Amino acid sequence: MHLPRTLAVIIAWLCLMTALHADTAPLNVLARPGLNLNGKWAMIIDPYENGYYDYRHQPYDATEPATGGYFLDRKPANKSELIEYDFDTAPTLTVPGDWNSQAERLLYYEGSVWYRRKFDYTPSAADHRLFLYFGAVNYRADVYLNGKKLGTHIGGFTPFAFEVTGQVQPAGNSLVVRVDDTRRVEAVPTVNTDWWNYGGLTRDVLLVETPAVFIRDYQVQLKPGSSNTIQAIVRLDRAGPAASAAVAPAAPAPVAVRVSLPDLGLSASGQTDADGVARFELPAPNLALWSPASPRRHTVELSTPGDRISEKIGFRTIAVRGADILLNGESVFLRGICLHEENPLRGGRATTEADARLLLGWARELGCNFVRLAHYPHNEYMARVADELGLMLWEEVPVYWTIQWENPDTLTNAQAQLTELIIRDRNRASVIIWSVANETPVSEPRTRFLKTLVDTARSLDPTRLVSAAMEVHTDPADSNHKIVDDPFGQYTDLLSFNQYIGWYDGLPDKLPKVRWTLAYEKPVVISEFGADALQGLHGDKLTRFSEEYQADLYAQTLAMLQKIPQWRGATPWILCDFRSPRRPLANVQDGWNRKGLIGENGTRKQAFNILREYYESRRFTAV
Ligand code: GCB
Repeated sequence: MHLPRTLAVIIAWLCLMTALHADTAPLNVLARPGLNLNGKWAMIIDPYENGYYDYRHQPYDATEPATGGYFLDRKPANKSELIEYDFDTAPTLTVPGDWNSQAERLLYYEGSVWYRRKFDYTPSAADHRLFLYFGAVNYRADVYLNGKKLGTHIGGFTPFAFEVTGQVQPAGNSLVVRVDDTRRVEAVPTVNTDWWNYGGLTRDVLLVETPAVFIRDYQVQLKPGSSNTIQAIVRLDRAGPAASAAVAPAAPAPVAVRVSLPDLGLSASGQTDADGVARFELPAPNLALWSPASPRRHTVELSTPGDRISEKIGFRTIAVRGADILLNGESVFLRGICLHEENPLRGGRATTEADARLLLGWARELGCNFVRLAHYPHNEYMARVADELGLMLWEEVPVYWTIQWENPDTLTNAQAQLTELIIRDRNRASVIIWSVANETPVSEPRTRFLKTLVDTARSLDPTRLVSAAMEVHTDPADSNHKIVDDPFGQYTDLLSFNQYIGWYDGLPDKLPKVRWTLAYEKPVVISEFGADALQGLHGDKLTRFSEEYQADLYAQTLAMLQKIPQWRGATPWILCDFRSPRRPLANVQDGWNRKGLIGENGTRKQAFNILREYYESRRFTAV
């Protein structure tokens, strides 16, 4: 009796789950009209997922109309009706923001939290479309509008959207999101990381209004191989909400598209092809290129008869030749630093443009021209502010340590996160490197998995470098002989590796004795080195966790690296102390990884100055 019903529910649920996935977010949403949905959201903590499953553990959203579930956002119809939740009287959380840093009782919480926001909206144009945009939700989001499920998104650090044209009322809309940040072994990242699993609606939430046919996506960059021809690829979206895969669309009529760069006096007109894409090449003989020394950006205007969008874009080339990294054809040394997306002063995820300015401002004070945004896609403000400040960026997906290399769903998940990141940021001159992994153990399935990600990155963006933070191994016959020969190195443009000689591997006095064998003649960019120091803790150079130990390790590491002929840059670990549940040592770590050059209170440690002085001395020397 029960089996057929259960089966029917499972089948209905599977159909719903496959149908209702989020869309890739349109570009440049902040430039569009709409409604900012940031601010206070009502929240219900739901560790038993009581608002999602009925008491037989069937998801309420598997049937339509649903018989229960917090997403219905109901109120008792009369004084006798039993409803055991009420968003109107629930506490609130601020969006954007993680929940962990907003309430002491949520600091270690991992699981489900329901968010609810009420809103009114009157569209600004009659012939419009509406999208609900999420900058990122960690980790899984189930989104419901006015009691109806819009869909699900998986992956904690990239944007997504749902089309809601025709579903928004002038007043009293209820937007409900179940956020689940449970760590799972098959997920990306997996259960084990050295950073805090901040849950929540961690980035902007917007209702975005567009015309019926609108500019969804564009790539405006230098034509590959050229430094004076701009290439623009513009994609229109013309599918209305009623479009369904079952009905083959008629061949769309071409739409006129215009690209102009007014400050360069350039413009071109064309038409979309059968896929809704228009392509342009604009000769730009006197183009001032973007670089850290001169972060020139140009206004780019894209328009169709019904839509217009503009933003500032910088143009530059990036390439490798032998052991050199060439920026605009000239050899460059990457004076870098790693960064987590965390504001150490306020605590919690860095979410705003002001946070981006704080963190990247500190990197500039350190003398950097380069920042590694570890270990997952950071918010979009980071790349936009880096464009403006003239900082080159390494952007990364959370393929970290040991994930399920042979699980096809894990690969699909990693590819989706990489795709969403690249589509979001491929107009940013600051981004020069896509990193597909960090410290992954060598194996045949791992190398195949990562090679697929490299192919994904190159097919979406042939204009940037691809890398990964690899590992070093030690010659069994000589502990001072370090070898980098990861077979994955054949697929990357850089030879990047993390090394902790003097911290996890001996003491700093080992550093002068080290010699290297590198299997590839590629530019070496050291993706991590470092040591913990509690800001204000002093001792001699051999006292663990003292500022002196960390400063000495920096000085000796920099001296060692200079002996590697193909050394072309470094991103030491890390600009600021950051929270990590793996770091329990009382009175020293207290739940923080202390490898920052800046302490949790914003004070610079001694090693900050060692690195700043070194970078000052390397300001004009590439090799
Ligand atoms: C690493 C990881 C980084 C850790 C760091 C450490 O190699 O890539 O995520 O936080 O070491 O402090 O141990």
